[in-house]
Amino acid sequence: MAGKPRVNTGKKGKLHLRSNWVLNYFHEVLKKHHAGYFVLIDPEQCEIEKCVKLAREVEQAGVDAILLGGSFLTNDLHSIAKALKQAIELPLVLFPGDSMHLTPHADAILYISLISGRNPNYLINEQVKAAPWIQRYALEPIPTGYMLIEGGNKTAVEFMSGTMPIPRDKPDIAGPHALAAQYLGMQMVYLEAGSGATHPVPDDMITVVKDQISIPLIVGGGIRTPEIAAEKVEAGADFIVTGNILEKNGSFELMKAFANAIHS
Ligand code: 1GP
Repeated sequence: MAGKPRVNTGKKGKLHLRSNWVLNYFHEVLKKHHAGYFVLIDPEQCEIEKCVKLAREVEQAGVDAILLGGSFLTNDLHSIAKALKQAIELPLVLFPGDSMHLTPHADAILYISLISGRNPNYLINEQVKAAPWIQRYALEPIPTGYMLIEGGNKTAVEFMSGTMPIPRDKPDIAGPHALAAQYLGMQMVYLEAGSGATHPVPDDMITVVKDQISIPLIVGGGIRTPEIAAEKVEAGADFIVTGNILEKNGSFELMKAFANAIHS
């Protein structure tokens, strides 16, 4: 796998990326497996040694990338990201709750705009604050339309962002949001029921959204079994994210079962 390519071309010695190697890698995963699997590691949920152990198992289980982040962060993101990057070769992609959740020790960042909400802070303000640091850290930004979908309980992202999720029985509202993301030039759409959601994003909503867009569709939140993951892929998800289930009850066998169910 290619490493993080950097080239120093800017004024004042600023680093600029030479390529979109992580996004290209995601597209290669889709060509190879039809669907891909991301595991979310929340730095708030594990100490460094535990995160590293989990990441090593994730890599061996055939997962396609690690997302690192969460809605609320008090642990030292730099140390955790650095330790993970030294331990694994998989792409390490930041999944930030806000513009403070940045580190140079990752490969890329889901440069998310919370398009289901109407809070300007998460539509553009956090992105502006993060931009100079993404440049300085030579992170690959992957522009992503992030849509919060009602998952049956109040989630951290809903509370922290102060936005209302799209009702789970309104795929007709979700579809145009995703299409708008594509028209705005975003490279991925993320349907998020929220970490620990009671119900994952409904299949019919995934299908409606997938029909609207040609960019990859990520689905996460409340996916607890390989069977449900496979069902979401069948409905149209290109990438599945799991977080809680592996952090809390994870076993190597379960990770492999998820990877196999998603890849096949
Ligand atoms: C949250 O979609 C991810 O952003 C993962 O959710 O922790 O419920 O798997 P879970």
